[in-house]
Amino acid sequence: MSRFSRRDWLKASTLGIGGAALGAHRAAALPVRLGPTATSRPALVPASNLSTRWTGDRPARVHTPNGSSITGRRASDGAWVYEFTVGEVEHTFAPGLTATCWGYNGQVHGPTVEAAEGDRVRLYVTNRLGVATTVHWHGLFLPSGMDGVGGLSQPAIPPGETFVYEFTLRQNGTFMYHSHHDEMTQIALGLTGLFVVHPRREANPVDRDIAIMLHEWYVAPGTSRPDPNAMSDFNILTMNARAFPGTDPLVVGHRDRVRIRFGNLSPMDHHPVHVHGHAWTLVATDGGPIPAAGQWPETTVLVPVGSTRTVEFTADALGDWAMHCHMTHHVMNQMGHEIPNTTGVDSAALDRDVRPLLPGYNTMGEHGMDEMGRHIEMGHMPVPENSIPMLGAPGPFGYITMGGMYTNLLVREKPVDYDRFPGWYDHPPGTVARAATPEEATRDGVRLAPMQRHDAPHREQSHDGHSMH
Ligand SMILES: [Cu+2]
Repeated sequence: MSRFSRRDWLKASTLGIGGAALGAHRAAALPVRLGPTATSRPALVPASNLSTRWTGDRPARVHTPNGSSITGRRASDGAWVYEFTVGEVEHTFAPGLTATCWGYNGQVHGPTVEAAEGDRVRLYVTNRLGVATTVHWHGLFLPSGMDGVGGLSQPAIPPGETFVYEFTLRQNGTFMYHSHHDEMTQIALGLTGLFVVHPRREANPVDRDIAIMLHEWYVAPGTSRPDPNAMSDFNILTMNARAFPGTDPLVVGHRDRVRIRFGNLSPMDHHPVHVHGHAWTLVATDGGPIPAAGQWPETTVLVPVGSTRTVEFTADALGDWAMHCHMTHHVMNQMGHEIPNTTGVDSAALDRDVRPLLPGYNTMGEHGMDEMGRHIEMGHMPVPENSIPMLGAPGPFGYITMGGMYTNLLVREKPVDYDRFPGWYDHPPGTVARAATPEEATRDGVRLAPMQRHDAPHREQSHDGHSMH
């Protein structure tokens, strides 16, 4: 079959007939606020090595999927020393989509800082960007001059210089760190991380302690820099800076006590994160622990911008469970929003008219978006260079029609490796939804309706002369 060239694709999208809805009309919207040297400078920080799950003298206690921890090095005077290098990072959101972001220690987002209440911490920050930056220690009680607000608490750290922050940790809980200098640009490009302070004695120990930073980005298809000017058109929604299918699953043992610490430093959006098969309890925010009398069970926790939310639950349900933001546009990848609604439209006539101009053209979206990922997988539909399908990955029963801020919670009988996919769940017989049989329907007084014409199976089953399934 013939394929679109990338140029055809862009043309089609610009004309608004590319029903696949990639917002290529914004391809020229490159960020304009970068420093003069930042754009030409090669990445100075080496790509992250995620096989190193932590760096420091003490073992990490928190698992950051797709990320790592930094746990500090003991100095001769007893303080805990942490080193950060701020620089450009070639970051992969999901296989096929890489962008030039800004990060700490070669990672986007920066490593999860782990420390203990009462620690004296000394944090060295070396700026390898072409522009000034600072680090704000979000939620932590500290001397005003250590708070990291450029111009207010300190002069911003010039390119090439190293500043040191020092304070004593007087709380425990989940906090964050992020640039507080030109926040709009620097947070949009990824300069954020989680900061976990463990209590000296854990009153309520858990088996799995997981940290997830939520974020959103605008990367125009075909470009490779997040656009800091975006205010609502975010098209990459991430957990620990990865979009599904790039997110590592959360692997936990049956009946494990699980804690998940969510942070949100998205530019604009709150994220209601929903878990399947379980209910959790909100136990803390970045303001501190919530007294037991003030906690209630939920299946969705709203994580507002600039906040952390810590939930705990017992993973008492074996299986493969979804965990995702419940904003439906947040479980899509790289979609454009200014396109006509083609749902329910019979586009056969339009497709016939367009094909002389664009051979092989098929309007997407007639039956919703579930067609699209499969079309791309089948090779019917190319995507622009450096982009990923709007949604989906193959699952055990077909295509998982989710993207973006989505991951799988895999609850398994035996405790398993966090970092290794344990294989899909082996469902006990009789516990998977299936097609109803005429016999049981008749038994239960249910009439199996014959297919109506407008419910006819997708055109895709016959087009190009082969079946999609
Ligand atoms: Cu969301």
